Amino acid sequence: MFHFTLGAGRATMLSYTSYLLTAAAALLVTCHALCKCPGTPGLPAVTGLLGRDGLRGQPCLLSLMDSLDIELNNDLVNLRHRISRLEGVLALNGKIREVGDKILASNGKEVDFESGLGSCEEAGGTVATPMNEEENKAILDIVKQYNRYAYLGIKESETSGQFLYIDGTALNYTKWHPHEPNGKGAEKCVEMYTDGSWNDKKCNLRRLTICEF
Ligand code: MMA
Ligand code: CA
Repeated sequence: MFHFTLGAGRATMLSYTSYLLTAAAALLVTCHALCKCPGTPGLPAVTGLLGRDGLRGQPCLLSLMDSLDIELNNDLVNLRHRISRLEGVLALNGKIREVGDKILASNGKEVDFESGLGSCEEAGGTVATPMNEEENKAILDIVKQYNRYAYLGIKESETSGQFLYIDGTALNYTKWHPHEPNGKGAEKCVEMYTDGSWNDKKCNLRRLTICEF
């Protein structure tokens, strides 16, 4: 069963089944009196089963599926609008950066790599992992905001000198500081400096936690 949480001012929880039952009951009551609704793509917002024939202005009957479609589409549009406003608030307050499809955020805490990764995963994300120049800049923004070096979601593999994303896949973008990486297996994590360049570094130091979602 699907549950939808709707916005303030509306019934808060509707189950899909009670939705169907209500709609079916309305259909039975009104069915005989109404004309058949012509297919009208791009129909404006309509609640319930009653639509209006665009040409003749006559009331008409929407199919049950069309009516549910319109309701769900309205909910989707409203949710998108609300989410984008919330994103605006968070960005305005310097709480998040948005880059492509990624959302970046820090809790402002400096901890070792594993603890930082744990916090990010607990929140449903992972450690910020720059995969191109634009993402590197967005992470750098947060590094500068806190003026603290941050661990990145990159680690050295068993093969010394080979750095991979946390999921084990190969890097497709790097921003090593000149002469880095130089740890030769003794520095398995990667930190971002306040100029955006990278240094391989031991994993047990306290570095700013930046997560991506
Ligand atoms: C430190 C340490 C290394 C880094 C060098 C750069 C001395 O070691 O941060 O990871 O490569 O500095 O000089
Ligand atoms: Ca190094």
